[in-house]
Amino acid sequence: MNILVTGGAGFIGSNFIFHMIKKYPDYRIVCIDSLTYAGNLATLEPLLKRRNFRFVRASITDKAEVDKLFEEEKPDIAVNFAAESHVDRSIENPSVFLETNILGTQILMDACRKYGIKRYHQVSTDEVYGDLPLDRPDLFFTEETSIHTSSPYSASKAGADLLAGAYYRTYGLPVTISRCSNNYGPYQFPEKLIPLMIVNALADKPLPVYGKGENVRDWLYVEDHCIAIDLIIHGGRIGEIYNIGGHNEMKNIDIVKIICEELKKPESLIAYVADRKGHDMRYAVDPAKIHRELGWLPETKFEDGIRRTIRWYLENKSWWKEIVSGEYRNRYERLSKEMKIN
Ligand code: NAD
Ligand code: TDX
Repeated sequence: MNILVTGGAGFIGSNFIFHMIKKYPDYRIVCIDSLTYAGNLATLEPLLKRRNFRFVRASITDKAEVDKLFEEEKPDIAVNFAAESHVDRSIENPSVFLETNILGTQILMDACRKYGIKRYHQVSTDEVYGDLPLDRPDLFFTEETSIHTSSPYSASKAGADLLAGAYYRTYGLPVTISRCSNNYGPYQFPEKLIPLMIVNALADKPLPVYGKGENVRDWLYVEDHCIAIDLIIHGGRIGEIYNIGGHNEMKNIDIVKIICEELKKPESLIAYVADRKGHDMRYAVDPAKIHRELGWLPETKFEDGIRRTIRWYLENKSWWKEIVSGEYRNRYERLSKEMKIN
């Protein structure tokens, strides 16, 4: 089996590659990633010399590069993680979100059609459903919930989902889509809530909480997301959407307080700052369908996952310190000289 993973130098994509290599040592994994600010080749460095792993630095928006890669590799399955993924950045500059998240998806799916693929899997997000009110804890996102996006990021992800659905219906492309809630775990870029708070707390810097910190997210340990995608690409029904979520709703402020407690840092570091524009109030996913059809259930409890995550950031300071200093941006040039990649 030859699996093409896009965006594998980012947070979830890299965790997925590690999961797949461990579970299916005979599979070939090919990663295409353009190494934007969010991609860090240091994460994949231990894999670069493996016989059945290949890293290619290219953008999914570059049709010639994507076609060349499909021509060479003829992947059986493509899993598309590559995206601009940070809501705040999408509010500042939407263009690149539309280019990568929508046009990049189109270029990938065109290559899948041209060269043939057994399955194209689109990694999407619960944010396409918009948000839920805080005073209706009985409401959850199901696969039937209508699309109702808030940010340029979520609108671009919804656009990609609709396009994937259209490619299934119009061209018969074997598509599946997963919509997952907020992930946390190792290798998450320290711009997202949990790693940002860990890194700032360790440096005794302010912990910026948007608004009152009452917004609720449904947190899932990244490995559980990877297991769910593994199940979908091997057994999910073609043309279907699967929601993935941990039934683990928490207020932002409570997460930040847990991080302070675990790191023995004072809550006086917490700084309430201006709210995010269009800030979604609550996300809560109903994962009944993937449980029923594929037997998936989250395995990691939040209290274990958050401790494991904090420990990982404590034990891997060089990984995030290179990001904070900007040094990680030179790694591709150095590694491509040292090792033959591409
Ligand atoms: P990330 O920002 O950590 O990683 C994205 C990766 O994609 C980076 O390595 C980046 O270099 C690469 N990339 C960006 N533009 C590219 C392009 N044009 N061509 C090739 N590579 C490109 O993101 P993440 O948190 O790992 O998210 C991965 C996917 O999962 C995204 O599609 C995101 O929408 C989705 N998702 C994320 C979460 C979450 O909580 N992080 C939850 C649900 C869904
Ligand atoms: O500094 C901060 N302070 C703060 O209060 C940051 C970075 C975030 N927040 C709040 C905003 C959100 O309510 O914390 C919550 C989580 O924020 P993010 O980590 O930016 O995640 P979110 O906006 O919920 O989106 C994430 O989950 C869904 C991912 O970034 C998306 O890629 C994914 O689709």
